[in-house]
Amino acid sequence: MDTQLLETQFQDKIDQDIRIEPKDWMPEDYRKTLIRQISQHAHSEIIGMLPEGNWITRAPSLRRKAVLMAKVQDEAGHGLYLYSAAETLGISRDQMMEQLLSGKAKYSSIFNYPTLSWADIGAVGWLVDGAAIMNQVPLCRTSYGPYARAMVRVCKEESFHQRQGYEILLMLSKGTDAQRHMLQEAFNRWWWPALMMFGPSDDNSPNTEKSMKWRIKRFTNDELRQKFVDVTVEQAKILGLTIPDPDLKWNEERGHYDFGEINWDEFWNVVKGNGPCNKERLETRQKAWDEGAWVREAAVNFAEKRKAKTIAA
Ligand code: FAQ
Repeated sequence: MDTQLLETQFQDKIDQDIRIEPKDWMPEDYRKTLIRQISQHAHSEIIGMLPEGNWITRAPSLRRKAVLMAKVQDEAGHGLYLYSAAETLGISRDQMMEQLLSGKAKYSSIFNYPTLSWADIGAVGWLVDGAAIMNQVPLCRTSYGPYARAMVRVCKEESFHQRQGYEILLMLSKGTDAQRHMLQEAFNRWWWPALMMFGPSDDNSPNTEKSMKWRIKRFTNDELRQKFVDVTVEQAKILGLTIPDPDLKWNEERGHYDFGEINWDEFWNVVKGNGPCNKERLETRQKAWDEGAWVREAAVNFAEKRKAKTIAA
């Protein structure tokens, strides 16, 4: 069958919301776009464990430690589902890891900011997981089957994460002046980076048009960012927080909040590897990769021995 016809049939399936599965024909660019997005999403989950892992030993109670540990383990699980989904497109785990550690593959800008106080852990849960949910619920309907199915479970867990973050902050908001101050201070640092998680504005987003046509993305970056602002501002009011944006104002006509200009220089600086923690994050992953080499070797040797035994039997 000629490529033109295959492409038409492919787009027809997408337009009818029929899922694309690993063995189905797909345009090379669709495959590449998915590998890029899914692998970067997986890397984000794994790197995203680091800012929170930093607080497991310092969480203020046994309950908080247990909850935080469970959350960080969930993020590892999300990374694994996503790496598996990307592998169905013909890339290996080793190749993806090489792309991450060499700096070729990106991961979410948000994880290059430090977690300086306990309130940051609440802010990460509420804002970072909150932004992740806003972006990922539509991905449960993304056109590629394995990615969409992985997202269903991920979103359920993210929703627990978002609530645990909000609960931490709700407690702080009812606490002492020092606790309320810590809460506002953390919020001031995380608000703008959380808005940046949705990616560049639509007129500077080279991948959006194609990804929307292929229904990989269901909403544009700006649409999701606006939804996030509208929902989060109301939640911030309950916490008694001041939004660190003098331009934030309800727009009656639009039925949405207007908000100030994002500092795109800061965003691109972080994406290009020059954020506050980029170097530290990659060094930590590199160290974990090197120190885990013996485990990978042992697993391969064990699998080979077992295979040899089965053949001999
Ligand atoms: N950071 O043309 P677009 C989480 C890059 S998971 C870094 O708009 P696209 C869970 C983009 O890759 C968070 N780079 O790109 C958790 C592209 O560069 P490339 C991760 C960014 O793909 C919580 C270039 O800019 N979530 O938080 C960012 O259509 C707590 C141009 O951009 C996902 O990955 C950024 N923020 O739209 C874990 C969701 N934004 O690749 C632990 C799935 C853009 O061409 C603790 N991904 N870039 O070299 C997506 O929905 C999309 O990939 C977007 C970007 C919306 C992120």
